[in-house]
Amino acid sequence: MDTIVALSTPFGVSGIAVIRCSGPQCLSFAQSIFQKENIQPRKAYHSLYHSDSGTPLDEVVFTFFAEKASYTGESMLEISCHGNPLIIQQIVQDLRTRGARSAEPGEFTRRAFMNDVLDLCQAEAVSDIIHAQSQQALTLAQHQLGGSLSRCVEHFLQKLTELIAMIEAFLDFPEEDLPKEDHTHVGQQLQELLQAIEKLLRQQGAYRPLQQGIYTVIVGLPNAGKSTLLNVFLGQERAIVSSIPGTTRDFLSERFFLEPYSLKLVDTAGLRTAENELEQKGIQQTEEQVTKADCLLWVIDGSQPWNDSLEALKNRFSPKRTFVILNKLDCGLHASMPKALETYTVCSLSLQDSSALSLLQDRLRKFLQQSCSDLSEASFMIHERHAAALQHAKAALQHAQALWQQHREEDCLVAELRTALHAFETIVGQSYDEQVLDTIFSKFCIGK
Ligand SMILES: Nc1nc2c(ncn2[C@@H]2O[C@H](COP(=O)(O)OP(=O)(O)OP(=O)(O)O)[C@@H](O)[C@H]2O)c(=O)[nH]1
Ligand SMILES: [Mg+2]
Repeated sequence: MDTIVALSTPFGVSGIAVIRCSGPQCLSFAQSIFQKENIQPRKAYHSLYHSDSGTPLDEVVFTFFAEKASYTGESMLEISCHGNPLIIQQIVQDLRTRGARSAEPGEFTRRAFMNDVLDLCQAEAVSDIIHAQSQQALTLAQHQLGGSLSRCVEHFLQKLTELIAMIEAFLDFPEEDLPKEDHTHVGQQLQELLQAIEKLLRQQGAYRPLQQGIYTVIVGLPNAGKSTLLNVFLGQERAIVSSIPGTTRDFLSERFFLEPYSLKLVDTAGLRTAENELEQKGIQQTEEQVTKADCLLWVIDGSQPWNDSLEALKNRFSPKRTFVILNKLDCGLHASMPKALETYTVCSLSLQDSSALSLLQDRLRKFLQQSCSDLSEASFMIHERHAAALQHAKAALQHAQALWQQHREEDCLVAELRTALHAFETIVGQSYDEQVLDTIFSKFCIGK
């Protein structure tokens, strides 16, 4: 195994930069760089960094970690230097001269997985922690790193192993019938496993909105106040606002935190029959955004009468995922509005009013609590990879259940249980292929 090196903090000017090495050469690097023979693990030393040719490069703090007691499970060296890109480059280059290789993305965590420090879903949780965009996603990822999903999968593995052993024992003595209570027990266990898988699969939909933010698209007719709404949320003039209908062409997207949620807010071109090619393009993009949305913020000019164009939008925007902002209350509320919108959650206001933001935040938070209840109830971060494995296990177990109920082909049944067992093993990485690892770790940052 070679020794790898990478900068673990973002490249650029910073107070301190952390450079990490992992692999068998770490101790000899440290002894030579810091001109010190007796280095204690896990002790921070303040020292000059000497290059391979003996030039002092910086005053640093370094820590050495011994094999089996480090993040990767290998010996490691962590160097905190001054955060000047010149110094960083010189130190990384020096470590390469001494024989280290630049780490691939996620290679430190990959090594931790290969050395059994973390299982595969814990390794994925490391990336989720780094990229979590909401408090809830962060908490779930932290639990997952602590082994919440791993324990759940281990429980499935144990149950399946017991079932396989029981049925195989029965197959060895086919002349004896399985006692009635054992037969019932197997049926119950299969049923319980299937229910537990279903429960996990229901949480899959929460992963993306939790991790990347709820995709919230601002829609409506031209001039309703969509761009004004985006600006009110952000507290700055992010989008151009004008009284000319059709002002917004390109869609704009910005993040907004509405604790405990994180929203990805998208301002779009107003929906109407476009007058020119540019606007047509914008409207086409709006249509695409509408299909991608987890939640729609439909802005309506409440001072105008209800009309056919609004009716057409009403037929497309379901009340479950649409929050209506009935705007321009300062110009009066048209009598036709309340009845037309009675199936929706409506917030009536003037976006030009200084209290608009706090009112919007309160109402929208309540709306999200109801319409995104699957987000509040999520207790695991179920990735696409986990869900695919769970679906695979579910299909095998359903097949096994059918065979069991019909008292047929017990050996096929065992094969189905083994398929399910294998699927669970892939979640925690007890069985894996290199390509899957490449895909998982390529999404990590370099230095993690
Ligand atoms: N009176 C009043 N005018 C408002 C209010 N909110 C927005 N406006 C005005 O309405 C006009 C249109 O606002 P925008 O935010 O540009 O509307 P839009 O929906 O983004 O319009 P397009 O980009 O053309 O689709 C601007 O002149 C705003 O100043 C409000 O609460 N009251
Ligand atoms: Mg606009």
